[in-house]
Amino acid sequence: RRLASKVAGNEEIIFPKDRKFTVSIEGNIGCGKTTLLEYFKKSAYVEAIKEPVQQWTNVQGHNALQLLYDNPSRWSFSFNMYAQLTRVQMHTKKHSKPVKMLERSLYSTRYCFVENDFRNKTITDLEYIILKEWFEFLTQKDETKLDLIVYLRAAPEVCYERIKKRSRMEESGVPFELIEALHDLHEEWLIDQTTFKLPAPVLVLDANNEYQQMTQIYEDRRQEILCGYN
Ligand code: DGT
Repeated sequence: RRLASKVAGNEEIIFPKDRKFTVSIEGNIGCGKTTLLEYFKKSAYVEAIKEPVQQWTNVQGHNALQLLYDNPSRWSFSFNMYAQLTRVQMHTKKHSKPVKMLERSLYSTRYCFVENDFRNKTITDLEYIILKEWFEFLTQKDETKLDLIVYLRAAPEVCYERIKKRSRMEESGVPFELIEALHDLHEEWLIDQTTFKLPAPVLVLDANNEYQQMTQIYEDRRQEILCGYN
């Protein structure tokens, strides 16, 4: 294997020459995905593509995220269809740096949110089938492949506290039960690996720690997070 090593500031990683790497950062609402992306955004190797939450709060004047939480049965299908579109846009964005880092992916929409909505009956059988068929079609494409998943694994209680603390207006009514259900689905998908097919190897990081410790973990495990190996 031919390796290229490059120093930018005080960072150094060993990366296969000409290799393009796509990593998706996954984990419950409030687990700290944005913080991780902000941290690696400073790296010369990384293009961090954040989830367009602001876009979801203003879809040509409609606050889709607010509607979703006000009336999940009415709006979950629309929201997931739109989230799926914005995720395809993230997946298909051309690599501008060796590592493309995504905040969530088509896979978490499908295996966590859509699955939760189906089990809760906030979407109908037909809506579930439509979302699934779109997902299956889209994930056959090369552009939607992932090389690595980083799972920020945090207790639902910790996530819930963080959500309350950051107090995003649309999320003021998010019930703890939703955070628990989404936690269980992330676990089912990324830890148990029994129900759904994994699109890439998984690196699990304990995300229960506070900011300082988390950034230390990111620093210590930089090579694994950005390249998938030590
Ligand atoms: P972080 O940085 O780990 O705290 O992450 P957040 O909370 O900024 O980002 P995320 O993706 O966990 O959630 C943002 C909001 O959007 C949250 O209220 C859940 C919702 N959301 C995100 N993706 C989807 C999706 O694919 N489907 C549905 N129904 N909701 C989603």
